[in-house]
Amino acid sequence: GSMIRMARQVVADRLVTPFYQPRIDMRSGRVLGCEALLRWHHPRLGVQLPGSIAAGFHHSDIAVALTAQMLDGVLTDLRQWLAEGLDPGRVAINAAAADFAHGDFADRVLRQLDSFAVPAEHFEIEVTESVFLDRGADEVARALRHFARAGVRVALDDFGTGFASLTHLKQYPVDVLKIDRSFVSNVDQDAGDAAIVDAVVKLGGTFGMEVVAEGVETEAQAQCLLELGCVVGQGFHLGRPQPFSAFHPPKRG
Ligand code: G
Ligand code: G
Ligand code: MN
Ligand code: NA
Repeated sequence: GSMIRMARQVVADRLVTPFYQPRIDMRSGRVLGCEALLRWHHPRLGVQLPGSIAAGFHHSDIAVALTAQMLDGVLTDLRQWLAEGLDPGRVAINAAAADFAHGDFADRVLRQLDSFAVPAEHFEIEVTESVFLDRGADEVARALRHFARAGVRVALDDFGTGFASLTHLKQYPVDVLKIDRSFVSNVDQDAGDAAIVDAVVKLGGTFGMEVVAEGVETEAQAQCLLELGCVVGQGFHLGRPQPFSAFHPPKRG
């Protein structure tokens, strides 16, 4: 369809550009890192959201190329921040199921970190639970362990919306749980959503994982999350996704 054609064009013309959304300690306001989100630059219309090429994420060649271009852009920016004495913390990128198809994804990423001289501690991989289902859990698990050994953290994205979440937590080296924004948007009004956040915070505590609330849009949500013990947040209330030119990590030290 036309969305696939558009996605191919984006890949061929290398139009991908990462935007950065901060991950915030909601007690202090400190920037702990950020998530790199795919945007692309239409030659006439300007910056476009990924929705316009979303079908591409499920098409193996295109998805792999999109991740590769994101990685390239992110490492270029990360290297620049580090050279300027800034502390970007952890920068996360989203991986697609197709990235895990050839068994060498972790290897390729780690080699690229190396060639950009970016330490693994500044990098994180986000996967959704659907990646385990699409790809075969063993194959994905192998890649995640490879990342973990190298010091790259792994985040489970959209947590709570997928299948078999608890099995994944027990078996795989997951460092971060990102609570899906569907549980966050009414956390201050819906007792059920608050109970889910509470449970995920406790689960994270038990397994020694950081818990991040996604899609924090209001101060009331932030306060409620803090009361539930969820300290780290991401969302429009805390910081919008911004291009490299507008995103300023804190100074080191
Ligand atoms: O930014 P926006 O809300 O439009 O993103 C829509 C969807 O695209 C989200 O589900 C998000 O996870 C996904 N997405 C954004 N950036 C990337 C990326 O770099 N790779 C993959 N695979 N998905 C991404
Ligand atoms: O699936 P993933 O969590 O990677 O998707 C993140 C997407 O959510 C990004 O594309 C980003 O644009 C969007 N996003 C980030 N913060 C908020 C928010 O506070 N509210 C809403 N509705 N979307 C958000
Ligand atoms: Mn994500
Ligand atoms: Na998410």
